[in-house]
Amino acid sequence: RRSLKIGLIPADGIGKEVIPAARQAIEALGSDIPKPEFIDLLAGWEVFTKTGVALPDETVDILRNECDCALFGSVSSPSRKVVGYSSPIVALRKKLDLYANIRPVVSVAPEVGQQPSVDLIVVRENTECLYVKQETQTEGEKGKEARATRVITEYASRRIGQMAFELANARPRKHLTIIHKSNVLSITDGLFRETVRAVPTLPAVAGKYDGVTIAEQLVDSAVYRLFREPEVFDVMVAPNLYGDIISDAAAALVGSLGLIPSINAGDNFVMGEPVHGSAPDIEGKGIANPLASIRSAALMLRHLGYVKGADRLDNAVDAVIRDGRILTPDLKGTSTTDEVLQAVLKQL
Ligand code: NAD
Ligand code: K
Ligand code: MN
Repeated sequence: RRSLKIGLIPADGIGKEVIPAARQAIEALGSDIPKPEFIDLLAGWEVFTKTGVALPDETVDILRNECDCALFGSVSSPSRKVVGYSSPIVALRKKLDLYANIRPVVSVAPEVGQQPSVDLIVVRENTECLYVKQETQTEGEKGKEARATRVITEYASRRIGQMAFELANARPRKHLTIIHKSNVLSITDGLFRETVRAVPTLPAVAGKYDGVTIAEQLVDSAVYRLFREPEVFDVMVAPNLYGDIISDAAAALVGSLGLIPSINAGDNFVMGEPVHGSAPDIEGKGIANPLASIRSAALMLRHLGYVKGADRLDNAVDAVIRDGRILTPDLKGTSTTDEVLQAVLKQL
């Protein structure tokens, strides 16, 4: 590759503040990656309020046909039902078949309040579960009744399971915990649990994961355990909703959601995305933490095989956190988004 075409979808709120920071960090990598070319793309609540469309076809087409990868910021999805609106990030994950959401949570500096010994990856299934968004409301005898469909398939559970085993196998501890609630939801979560457990016996991977130890934990006690003894976890694999919740919980262990990156990965495309949302409480103040987005850029580059560029970004971010002097208010600092970005660029 001579150039790397990166779709940029800042979307709403602090997405517009942190994605441009990630762009500058990527640009600072010079010849460690192919020359980056950025394509600005629209999606989100703001574009919906202007055009009635939250995910323009053009955005999907350009991502599919022209981009090598993408960076997504965050959307401001309303909590009430708005006719015609549907979350564009949920739709993008499905349209591009980005079936794995990979979310590493790592503590690098206990001295700035990070709980020590946290080094885990949440591997979240990204296309089904309750996020198929098949909801209905009817009028029952005693009032309104709302129902949601939860879809768990063998196909999706197997491929996320394979991804999780692959990641676990590549780590020193090689330990995989399957998160579920099949004591209550024995059919849906039961299928997830059994399918993931059976991955090592698939003919295509026979023997490959012999070194991986497998544990399992009910989702509620997994959150409890995460707070009591996070060091027991290495790779955690979960259905969509549990994976979403567990990774926000894990973020608290290292001080802020503003530190946690992710990639949405499929077999043919990867999209980096900070785990956090659009943070309306701090939007427009210039104090959003850009480190989750810079780390998301690193994860995206690493996934594409640009290990040197990814390592440089990660090392620069870690150095800024360890130094502890230039941090945004979410980490009890007094610096701005731009000051933190400048500190990262200086490290680079
Ligand atoms: P949030 O992640 O936006 O914010 C939670 C808390 O963390 C807030 O106090 C916020 O200020 C803080 N925070 C988050 N990111 C930060 C950063 N980079 N730097 C400093 N502080 C940060 O979650 P929420 O408040 O529950 O949701 C707000 C909006 O975001 C909602 O409309 C929701 O739909 C949307 N959302 C979008 C995505 C996505 O785009 N994938 C994910 C989660 C939430
Ligand atoms: K996000
Ligand atoms: Mn979330």
